[in-house]
Amino acid sequence: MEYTDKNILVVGLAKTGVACARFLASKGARVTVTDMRSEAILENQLAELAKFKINLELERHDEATFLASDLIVVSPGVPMDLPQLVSAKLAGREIISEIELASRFIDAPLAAITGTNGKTTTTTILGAIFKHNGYHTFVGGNIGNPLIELAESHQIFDQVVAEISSFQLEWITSFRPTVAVLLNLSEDHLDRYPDYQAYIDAKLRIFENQTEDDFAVVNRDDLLVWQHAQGLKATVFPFSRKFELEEGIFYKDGVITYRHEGHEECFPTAAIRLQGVHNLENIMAAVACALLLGCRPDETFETILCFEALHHRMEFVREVNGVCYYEDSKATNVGSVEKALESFADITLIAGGKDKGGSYAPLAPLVKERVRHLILIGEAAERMKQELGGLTDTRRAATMEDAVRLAAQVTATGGTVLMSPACSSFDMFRDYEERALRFIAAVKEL
Ligand code: UMA
Ligand code: ADP
Repeated sequence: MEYTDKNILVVGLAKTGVACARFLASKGARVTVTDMRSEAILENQLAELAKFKINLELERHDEATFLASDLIVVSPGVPMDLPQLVSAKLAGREIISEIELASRFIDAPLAAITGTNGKTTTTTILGAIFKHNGYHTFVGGNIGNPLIELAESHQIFDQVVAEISSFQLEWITSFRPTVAVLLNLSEDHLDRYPDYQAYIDAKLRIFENQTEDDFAVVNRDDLLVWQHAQGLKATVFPFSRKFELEEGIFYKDGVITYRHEGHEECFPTAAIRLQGVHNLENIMAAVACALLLGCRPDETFETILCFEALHHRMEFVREVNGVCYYEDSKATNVGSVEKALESFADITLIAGGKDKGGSYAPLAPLVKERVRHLILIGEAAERMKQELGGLTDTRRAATMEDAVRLAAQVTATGGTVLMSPACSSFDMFRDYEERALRFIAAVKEL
């Protein structure tokens, strides 16, 4: 599409909206930005757009503006059922997400990574592998910097790695990764989707425009993922911790083996620093993408050996009186907390926060087996108590600081205090980072 003189509406003025508006204005489009928030609250975003000629419609979404647009670009945080979007769609307006817009300007191979958990870790590992192999690499997407910044930069990249959320996939039309990864599926974002299947369907759209020339790297051990991988148009390249594969990448007896078209590479895992079985899956997915996209095995393995855990993902904080404290603030759904509980015995679990509408029941077996004390915080506390409270000693705490002090009182020497909330943070904190820092500070006070 030629963007010059087109009426383009950008919906949402946070990171994505700012980058899209800037990019489209620089292409000569007539850009309008609409956001429900006020000018005063959006002061910083507006300052970033100051030198561009952009129309603003703040504190409202005018249906007439949606209907008068040649193209509407939607931010991930804006739900699909926004009435103005529904009307615009009915009226035949073209509506796309930011990753769709960005992908129209990407010439390099695109590795796109989705899944309920492990996206940021896998995206970061793959970006590091490409860079260590000497490729000029753009890493972006849901990880924090919108993909459209790649197009804005006017640089030529050899490789692009994109972390992709279900929200970003909602309005794609031609987004087509060279390699698309689906790491796992478990319930999440049920405050946004009508049901679990709708969330799964959104995730699966990552494969929608692929052909047999592209690869779908999928988790062979995740039943739902594997079931949905059947019938994909792309060439399926599985990863597994449980099955030896003729074609794919698998882990067995301390070795990761990559097999593709009769070619084999082996990587011993003993010296890898990144801990946890889930990280083995993230590593296999990243290595598969890297080798399929031309990386050299030696450089790939060197990167894996040096890679350290990212902050706020099962991170060790401190040992006090023989009790180890771990912070897993990024565990915002049940699937990630399961992995954390599998990693320790004798746990005092601090959990709760903003409820996302899913069930906590999948945690029951692990809570029963490993959690000695459950300390609940935030809005979800009552619902978590109903679903898990009968399984172990369960208490409430009003603040993160109270929760940490209580945990210190009840946990016996040799135990582990783990903050792995299974909820988002927005009821009590600005974001998961603030929640993490409050936990760390409280642990340091002990
Ligand atoms: N808004 C409206 N009307 C509405 C709803 C929202 O005007 O009906 C406005 C809000 O006031 C806000 C904007 O629209 O100003 C929405 O912005 P946004 O939430 O899309 O925020 P961005 O800063 O653009 O961040 C988004 C992703 N956010 C979400 O998906 C919620 C970021 O992922 C991503 O890093 C960024 O684009 C760059 O690609 C964050 C996230 O939480 C980290 N993602 C979810 C997750 O990982 O679980 C999916
Ligand atoms: P995402 O970007 O998908 O949220 P992260 O890499 O940020 O993923 O990790 C989020 C949470 O999920 C952390 O608690 C982390 O320990 C956990 N996690 C990471 N990889 C996996 C995986 N493959 N399966 C399940 N949980 C994982």
